[in-house]
Amino acid sequence: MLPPLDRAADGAIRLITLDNPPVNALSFAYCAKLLEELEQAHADGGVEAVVFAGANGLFSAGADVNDFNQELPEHATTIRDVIAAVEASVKVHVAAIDGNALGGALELALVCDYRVATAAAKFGLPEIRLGLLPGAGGTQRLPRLIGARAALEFMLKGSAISAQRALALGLIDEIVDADLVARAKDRARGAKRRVSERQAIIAADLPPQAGPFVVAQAHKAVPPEENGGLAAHTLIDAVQAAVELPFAFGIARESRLFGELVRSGPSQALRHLFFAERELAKIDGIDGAARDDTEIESAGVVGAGTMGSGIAIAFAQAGIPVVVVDGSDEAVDKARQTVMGMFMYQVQKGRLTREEAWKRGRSIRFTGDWAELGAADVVVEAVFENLEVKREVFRKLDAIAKPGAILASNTSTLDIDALAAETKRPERVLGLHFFVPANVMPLLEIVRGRETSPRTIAAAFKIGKLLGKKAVLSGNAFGFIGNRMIFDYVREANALAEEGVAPVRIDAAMKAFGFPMGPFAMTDLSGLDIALAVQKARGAEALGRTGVLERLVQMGRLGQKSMAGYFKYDKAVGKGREPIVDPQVEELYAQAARTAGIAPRAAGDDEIRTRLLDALAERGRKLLDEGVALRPGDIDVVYVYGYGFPPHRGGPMWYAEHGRVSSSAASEGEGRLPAHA
Ligand code: T1G
Repeated sequence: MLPPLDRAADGAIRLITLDNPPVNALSFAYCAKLLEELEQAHADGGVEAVVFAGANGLFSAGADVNDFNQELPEHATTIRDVIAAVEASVKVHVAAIDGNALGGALELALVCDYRVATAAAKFGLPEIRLGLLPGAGGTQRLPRLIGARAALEFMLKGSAISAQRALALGLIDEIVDADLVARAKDRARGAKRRVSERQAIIAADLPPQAGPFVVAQAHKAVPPEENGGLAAHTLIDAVQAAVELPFAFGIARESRLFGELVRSGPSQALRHLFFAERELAKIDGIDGAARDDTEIESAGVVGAGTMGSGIAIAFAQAGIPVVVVDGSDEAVDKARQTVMGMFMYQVQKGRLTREEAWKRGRSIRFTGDWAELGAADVVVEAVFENLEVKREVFRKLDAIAKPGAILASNTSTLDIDALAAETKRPERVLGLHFFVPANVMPLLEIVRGRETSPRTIAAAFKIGKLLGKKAVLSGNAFGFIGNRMIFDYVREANALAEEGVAPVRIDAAMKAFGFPMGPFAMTDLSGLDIALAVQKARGAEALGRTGVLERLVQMGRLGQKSMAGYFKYDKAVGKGREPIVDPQVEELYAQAARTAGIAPRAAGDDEIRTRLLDALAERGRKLLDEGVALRPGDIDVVYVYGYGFPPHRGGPMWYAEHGRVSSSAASEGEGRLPAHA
């Protein structure tokens, strides 16, 4: 039982609340205000200690990311100045943390003598996700608090951890289930400063000679600098200073390295994506009055195939019960196994308890009875990609679904208006284009039909948020955004192959750029027959000059599923998923090119990348002109989260405009951005 609060003494403990809605971002302007309040507390002889707490449901989201995209104002106050004032003070400081404590805000908490938190608090240094490193002492203080190995893992991952995990690591001193601020004040009363502990040259979990080993191991575990690993390697260099150098030297190195990263191309690209993601749901006519009032409390899925199962799992993972309808017992049995297998896998990975897995599994009900879809707030059809089949599904759904229910198609190429026309509720019909596996892939394309109402689109964005998706609004045009663009990308790759550039070289050039796989291996994965069907639907525009794709399909070379496509596959090599060069394909291209009168020519990696990336950007610009995509940032989000475009290059539209400039800026320090935290 805590001693009763001493009101008189209470005045001796000054509470400073971080209050800058919506997320208490520590902008320059706000840090100036915070520093002033802190200096007043330090100057007040009646104050013996300071407690920091957060308003608006969190501690703070950290530094204001907007500030990094502007010239550093003269005499700007940053979170570093606030932290320096805490460190220089003789008074005790305690952080009282509820909700998120991220980035510079956690670094502020690290310089405090004690950290107490609620069980709901979360702690993260997500700077790496912005192509940065914790630039306000985090790389120096965290290793001294929880050890170099744990600190590196925490900062290189960039994800938030729970209060329980933070307590176990030694990041916080106590989890409080009573009055957080009162307990923090209690801890502050009569406590002693712990600054010196924080500045000793030790990494708590390592004998000094092991430090270099941990640092070397960390470097090996992250991507190469030129391919998404710049911030990671730089962060490790900063932590190396914590392990090997006096505190002041480490802080100086961290500050220098932070400044380099702020100006780097990858960080500018990642900061672009950070804000682009937060723009997605901002759509004229939808932000305001049309803000959706549709409750999404239950869902339905038609089709228990791969997509249908994945969509059902996505809803179940969001805690939304879902009915899956399929007339095939075999499909239902397979889907049941898929669902339970997936949830049990998450138990094995420690992401779910058995109870949670069981609960989620039971929240998905399979049936052959369509009437059970009658209660669903949203029904997504994921049946065979055929317009007539889908038209029939929408006719049935319109008769069964309750008034106001949203009817969505997971189609990747068909016309949403044609489906809406089969219903009496076209204003409640749209596309929800998931990406396989639907329960894992973060992208969701929301496809608006001609009559889809703003209210329905708002509901679709709510569904996207509930499912944890990056939801992007697309017009109802062939291929929507992503598939339309990849169509041109693959066509350009094929044109290069027709000109004598081997598919293996084209794939290698795009993998070196940062894609997880090249266009030919990707087509082998998705199926050449699918690619050909889509191309035929596009008519002459798509089929290239030689018909090699059609010839390969006729030869039964459908890709990985037939152990041969543009490459060949061998179960003994990479479990049958490793592309193996097949000279027969290159010969086929050469013959076809001769027949078509295409003169072979050499193309270097730069030309390969330029042609394929320009094809993406050119199509992106057309999609913007046609109103299919709303913003360049929307297109970048689609391509990064749905098609493997390397995030550290910002997406096809960002790269087309900034790619070459910002990559040189990283080396020559151009692209003047402030070196500050
Ligand atoms: N800076 C500026 N704006 C931010 C922001 C930030 N750090 N975080 C959020 N916002 C805005 C966001 O753009 C949106 O604006 C609104 O707040 C709600 O955000 C020195 C250098 C805290 C978990 O990376 O992870 O500290 O759209 O939609 O889903 O070492 O925001 O309303 O106009 O995301 O409830 C490190 C980033 C900074 C945390 C809340 N910190 N933010 O999620 O809301 S660098 C981060 C988040 C740094 C130091 C370094 C999330 C959230 P608008 P939201 P949410």
